[in-house]
Amino acid sequence: MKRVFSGVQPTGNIHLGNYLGALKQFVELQDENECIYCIVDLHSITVPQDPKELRKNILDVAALYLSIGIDPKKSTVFVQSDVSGHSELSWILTCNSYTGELSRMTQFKDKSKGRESAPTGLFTYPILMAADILLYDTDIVPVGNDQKQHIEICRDIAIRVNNKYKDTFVIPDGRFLKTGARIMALDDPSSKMSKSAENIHSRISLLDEDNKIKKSIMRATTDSDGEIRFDPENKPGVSNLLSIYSALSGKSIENITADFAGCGYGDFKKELVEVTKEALLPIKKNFNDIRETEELKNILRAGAEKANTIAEKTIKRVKNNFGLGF
Ligand code: AQP
Repeated sequence: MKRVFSGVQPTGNIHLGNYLGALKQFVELQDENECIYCIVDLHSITVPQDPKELRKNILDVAALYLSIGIDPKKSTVFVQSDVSGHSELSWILTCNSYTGELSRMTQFKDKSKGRESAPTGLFTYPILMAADILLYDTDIVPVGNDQKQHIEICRDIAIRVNNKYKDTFVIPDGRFLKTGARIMALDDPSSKMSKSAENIHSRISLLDEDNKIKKSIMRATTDSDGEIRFDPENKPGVSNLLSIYSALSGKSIENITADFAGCGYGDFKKELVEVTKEALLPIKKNFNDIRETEELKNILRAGAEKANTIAEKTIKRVKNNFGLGF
């Protein structure tokens, strides 16, 4: 049985990109693997957060995890800051990483663009992510394509440490989907769908009302060519909508394009609105059922306890291999 680890930041607006790129994989993997799913609140404070809002968002993500089908009887679900090993290992890895490799991270470059001085946490974000993964002797990390570089640096650091201190870490692999690994913004298919984008119609959030879903899809950017065809280079907007349709409905892109042959974009978008509403309806219902319950907090408490047991073993091994303590 392989160990799986992944996380989502509690930064609000969990969207179709997060769902189709990462969260859907979480559910698929839990029957055959030992899965650990985290709400990575320590990552979220790399940018300023309102404390009340952050608390709310943590429970929202936890409730969404369960709402999409993560089963706490099969998977461990917990909040990152409840397991101190993440921060502890992060420092040890910081001492085994280089500013050169961190400076090459495109996420850091994007998020620090135009600033004379960027927050240190944004710069060292990939090290904390490496600590998250390595802390649990993870084999597989299901994530979206935008995390490829971070998985690579995690592997590099782990291999570097293993070369110095034998058998310290398990070397993990990223798991990326064929359809959904990179969902683009609806208003600008040249950039990825993102929680922090100003235009709310650039994304569909999992908890969006039906009306909002309709508005965002109907005004999504397409092109003037009029043909429903999958061609990400020349038709990025239409191709993005086809990817969303395919990932939500389970139909292949070939079948969808055949079904809509000769139809206009308007007809296709209307159908996509229906497919999206249908896919999100049970998630929203489950969310409303679980969000305010004490059971949700109990699941997080039990998850943290399980995660801590594994993390403590790894920290002990790492400290021992490094010669830390006495
Ligand atoms: N557009 C996307 N397409 C596919 N997968 C995506 N992911 C994010 N955006 C897309 C994947 O979602 C998981 C959780 O992401 P995160 O919470 O760590 O946040 P992020 O990657 O920083 O997501 P956002 O939405 O883009 O937030 P902001 O705007 O704050 O930067 C990850 O596995 C990620 O790959």
